[in-house]
Amino acid sequence: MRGQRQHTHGTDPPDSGPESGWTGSSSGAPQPPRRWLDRYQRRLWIGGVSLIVIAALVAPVMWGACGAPNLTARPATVAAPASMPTSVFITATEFEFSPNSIQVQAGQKVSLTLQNTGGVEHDVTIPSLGFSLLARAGQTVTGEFGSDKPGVVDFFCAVPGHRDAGMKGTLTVVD
Ligand SMILES: [Cu+2]
Repeated sequence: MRGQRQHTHGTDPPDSGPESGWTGSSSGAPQPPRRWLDRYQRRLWIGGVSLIVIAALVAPVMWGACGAPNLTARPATVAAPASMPTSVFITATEFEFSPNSIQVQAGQKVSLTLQNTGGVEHDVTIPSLGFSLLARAGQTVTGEFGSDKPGVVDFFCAVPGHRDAGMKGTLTVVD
């Protein structure tokens, strides 16, 4: 009997396999789930690797399709510092500016657009630069200013009472 079993080891009939825990001996019970898990994990691993390989193959194509035009377009905008705008948009209403803090580059002309969304007239006055821009209710106006001197200066609305009511802000001129 024993000899025969060893001979047929490679092609086990379902009832004879000594390492098969399925037949219900109490000691072998934990084995089958673990083996199934092993196989499952291996399959997951293979799946993950193939996903990475596919991603690695596809990424350059996507990059070529979407990224290349941006890269070629970039040099044109490099000339102006990205963080320092050459145009600023401020909204005025009763009684505040939005934003009330702006930043510009020293020595650079800045186009300031003031949109008055309020019900009365407002302006942006920058005394240290001798600049003032008035917008009537509902109006949008644009003016230009610039400063060679780095530092922080105040701006405000010069309509009587508006500055004290909150229509003020700071302009930072960065070197
Ligand atoms: Cu005002």
